[in-house]
Amino acid sequence: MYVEQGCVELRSDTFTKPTPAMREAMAAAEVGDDVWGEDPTVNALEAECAALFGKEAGLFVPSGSMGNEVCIKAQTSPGEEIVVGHDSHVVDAEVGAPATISQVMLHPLRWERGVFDPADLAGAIKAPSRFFTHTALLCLENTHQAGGGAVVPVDVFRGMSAVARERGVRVHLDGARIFNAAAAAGLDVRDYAAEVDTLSFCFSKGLGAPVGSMVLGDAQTVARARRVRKMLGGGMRQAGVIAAAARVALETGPGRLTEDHVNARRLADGIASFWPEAVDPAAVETNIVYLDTGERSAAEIAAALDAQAVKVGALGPRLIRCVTHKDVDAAGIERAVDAFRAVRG
Ligand code: TLP
Repeated sequence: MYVEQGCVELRSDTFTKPTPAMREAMAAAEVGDDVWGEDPTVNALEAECAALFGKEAGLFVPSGSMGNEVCIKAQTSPGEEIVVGHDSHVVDAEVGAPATISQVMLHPLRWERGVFDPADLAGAIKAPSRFFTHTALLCLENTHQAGGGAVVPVDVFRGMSAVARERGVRVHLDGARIFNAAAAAGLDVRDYAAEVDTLSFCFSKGLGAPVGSMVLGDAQTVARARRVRKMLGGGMRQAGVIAAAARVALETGPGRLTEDHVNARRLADGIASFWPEAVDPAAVETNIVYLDTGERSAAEIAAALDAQAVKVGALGPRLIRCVTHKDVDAAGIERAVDAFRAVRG
């Protein structure tokens, strides 16, 4: 809680600290050498996740970024093209990894809250040809981080995937926060997983584990991804120690995400009550709140909030992001709203 940490931490849900149950599970974890496939805790976690999402196989990886990148490399060849959202995490926040690791061409396409215009998407997919680059993979993201944690409705999601699959193009989902999407939509994660060939999701965001993400897909693709993980130095030996925390996160995390969504909306409502130009509460669907600081500098506002022990992300000259999670409670949200009020003046 913020009282223990001395601050209200809203920079990201990646800041969550492991619960006592996670630490106990870590201490007691049975382990083996996972590069040899002999860590029982990792094996159990991979099997549990595959069953939960209705996929053949799972692969535990250190991060969401590695999850996306092993899936891209496992499903493309150098020189091929992948269709991606213009402000997706794969494009903006993985340090150019698709270009360097997979040597693929990015075809960034404008989207709105994780949704492509169907005609744009159909037009962006290129068939194999003697002359031109062709499309090997479509990457979706749900929730859409840069869209303010927007949930892609499942029928729209299905439609986008169908456009690709009908043309023989595989589909990957960056589902870093897929449990937030499922909670907000009142769906099962399987409803989204069924529409894609591969997906990755994070234990280390809203679910609250300290480290780790899961890749899921058919057995052959996941076996290829496993080789890529090793190539990237992601073979983790006695990884059961962290997989144990991830298993607890999977058990305890999804059921409480609605609380984070309520807190995010409460934060947006609170700020909008005295600063309506900055935020539209109706746009807040999950645990992410973006604020437009207008004439004011986002960095200066973030610094002034920091002085009141409220930490937010200044992600652009006029853009602030707040992310709710299990370590910020309703009292923390109230404190954040008060700090915003004082800073707004
Ligand atoms: N996102 C981080 C930042 O990099 C923006 C955050 O604080 O939100 N996909 C999506 C949609 C993500 O938001 C993130 C992390 C990742 C992938 C990557 O996960 P990690 O940080 O584990 O590599």
